[in-house]
Amino acid sequence: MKYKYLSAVEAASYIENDMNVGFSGFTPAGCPKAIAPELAKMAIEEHKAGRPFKIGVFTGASTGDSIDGVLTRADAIKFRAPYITNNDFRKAVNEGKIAYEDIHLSEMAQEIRYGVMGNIDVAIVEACRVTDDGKIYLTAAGGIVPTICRLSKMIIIELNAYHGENLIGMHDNYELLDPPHRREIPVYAPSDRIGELFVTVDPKKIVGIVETNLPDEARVFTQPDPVTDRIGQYVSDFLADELKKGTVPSSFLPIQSGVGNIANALLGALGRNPNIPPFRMYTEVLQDTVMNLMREGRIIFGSTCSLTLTNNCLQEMYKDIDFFRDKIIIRQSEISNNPGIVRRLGVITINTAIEVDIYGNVNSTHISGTKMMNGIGGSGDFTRNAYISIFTCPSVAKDGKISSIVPMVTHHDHSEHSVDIVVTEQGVADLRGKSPKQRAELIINNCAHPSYKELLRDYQKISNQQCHIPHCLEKTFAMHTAFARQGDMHLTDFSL
Ligand code: 0RQ
Repeated sequence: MKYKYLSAVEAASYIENDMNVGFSGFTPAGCPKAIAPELAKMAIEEHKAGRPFKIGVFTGASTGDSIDGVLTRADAIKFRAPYITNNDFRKAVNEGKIAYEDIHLSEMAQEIRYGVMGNIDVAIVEACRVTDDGKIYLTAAGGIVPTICRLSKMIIIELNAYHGENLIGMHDNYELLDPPHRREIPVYAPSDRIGELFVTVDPKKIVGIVETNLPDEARVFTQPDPVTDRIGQYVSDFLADELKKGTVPSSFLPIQSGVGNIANALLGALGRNPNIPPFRMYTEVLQDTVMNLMREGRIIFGSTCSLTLTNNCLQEMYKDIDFFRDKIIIRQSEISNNPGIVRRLGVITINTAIEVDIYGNVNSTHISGTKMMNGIGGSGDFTRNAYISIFTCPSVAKDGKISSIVPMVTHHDHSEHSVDIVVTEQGVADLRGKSPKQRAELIINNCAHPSYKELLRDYQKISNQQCHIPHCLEKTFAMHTAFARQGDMHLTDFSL
C-alpha cells in the first residue's frame, strides 16, 4: 500500500491544541480505539508543561472509553457533540467542565457541513480495508464518515484486523447534498441500497495508517427482569392488537428500537409473539437480540447505522457471515435516522423515557431537568415522524423513590404532539385521538405505579380544570422538590 504506516503515538502527534477531530463510529461500534488514548497522554504532558491542549470531538453518536473516557480524564475536550454514554464524560459535563451540544443524530453530519460547528481538522476512521485510490471500507458503523473525511484537512486510518473483511458488502455509504440541491432519498424499503460499499476520499489526505487488532467496547446487557419482561409483553401485545384491528397493515411495518436493556428485552418479546409476522427493522442500532431473531427467521431484514453487539455476538455473527450479509445494511446516521424516510416507511418507533408527564410529554435526557444522562440520540428523529411512537420506562426508579410519571416533565425532549403510546410495567396508555384531560386519566390509571396514583390524582384536583391543559403551577414540581429535599417523591399532600 502506498500509505505511510504510523504508530498510534506518531498518529496522535498530527493533532494540535484547539483542533477539531471527527471520529468514525456510532455507539462504541466502529470507533477508532488506538489514537485517542495516545492523544490523552499527550494532553496530560502538555498540561504538565503548562500548555493548553483541548480538542473538539465530533462523532456519529456515543463512543467507548477509548475516546470519551480517556480524553475526558485527560481534560482534553473543549467541545463535544452529539451523544454520550460514558460515566466520566457525563460527570464532567454535569460539573460544567465540557461544552456539550446534544443534537438529533440525523442532523450531526449536516450541522458540520453547514459550518456551524467549526472546521474539521482531522478525521480518524476505523477501517477494515483501504485501497490506494482512496476507498475506505468501514467496520461496524456508518456514522458521519463521508462528511468528516470530505471536510477534514487530514485523514488517519486505524486499520483494525479484528473484523477481518467480514463487513465488506454490508455498508451503503451515501452523503446528502445540502439545500437547495438536496433531492429525495430513494429508500422505499429498509433493504433498498442507494450508495457505495466504501467511502471514497482524496487519497492525498490520508496521512497514514495505524494497524490495530482491537474489539469494540460494547456494553454487556443485564438479563431481562420481571419489569422489562412485562414492558416487552405489553408492547408486543399492543402491536399484535393493532394488527388485528387493521390500524397496522397485515404485512406489518418496520421497527425502530432504542439502545439498552429494555430495548433488548422488548425485541425479544416482539420476536416471540406468534401473532406478529416476521418483520423488518429500520433503526440506528442492532443489538444482540436482533441477531438471534434473524437466525430464527423472525426478523427478515435490518437497516441500521451500527452493529452495537457484544463481542461474543459479533464473533458468532462473523462465523455465519454469509447468512447475515444480505440481511443487514449499515448506513450513515443521516440516512438511518432520516425523518423523511421514517415517515415514508411508516416506522413504528420504540424508545425509552426517563420521565413522562400525565399529558404525554417525555424527558429522555435530563435527570431532574438539570443533569445530563446520555442525550437525545436518535429518539427525536424517529418519534416525531413515526407511524406509531411508543415510549417505555419502568413506572418507578431508584427503588420506588422516584415516580417516572410526574405532573410535568422537568425537561422536554418529545412533546405531547409526537408521543402516541406510553408503556410501563403497569400497563399501556394509548394517547392517540385523546384530549390532554383524557390522556392524564389513561396515563395515571394505566401506567403510574400504585404507590403514586393517589398523589397524581391529588395533583389533578389542585390543578385548574378550567383550561386545556390543567396545571397548578405552584405545585408542578412539588414531587421533584420533595425528592431533592427528602430523597423520596412520596409527598403526604401537595400543601407541603
Ligand atoms: O440509573 O444507571 O444509576 O441504575 O437512569 O435507566 O432504566 O436502566 O434504562 O439504560 O434504557 O436508559 C432514557 C437514559 C434510559 C436511555 C435512557 C435512572 C435509572 C438508571 C438508566 P443507574 P434504565 P436505560 C437510540 C435512541 C435517549 C436516547 C435514545 C437514553 C438510569 O434510553 O439515553 O432514546 N435515551 N436513543 O435508575 C432519576 C428518573 C429516572 C432515573 C431512570 N425518572 N429519575 N433517575 N433513571 N429514570 C439510541 C441512540 O440514539 C444511539
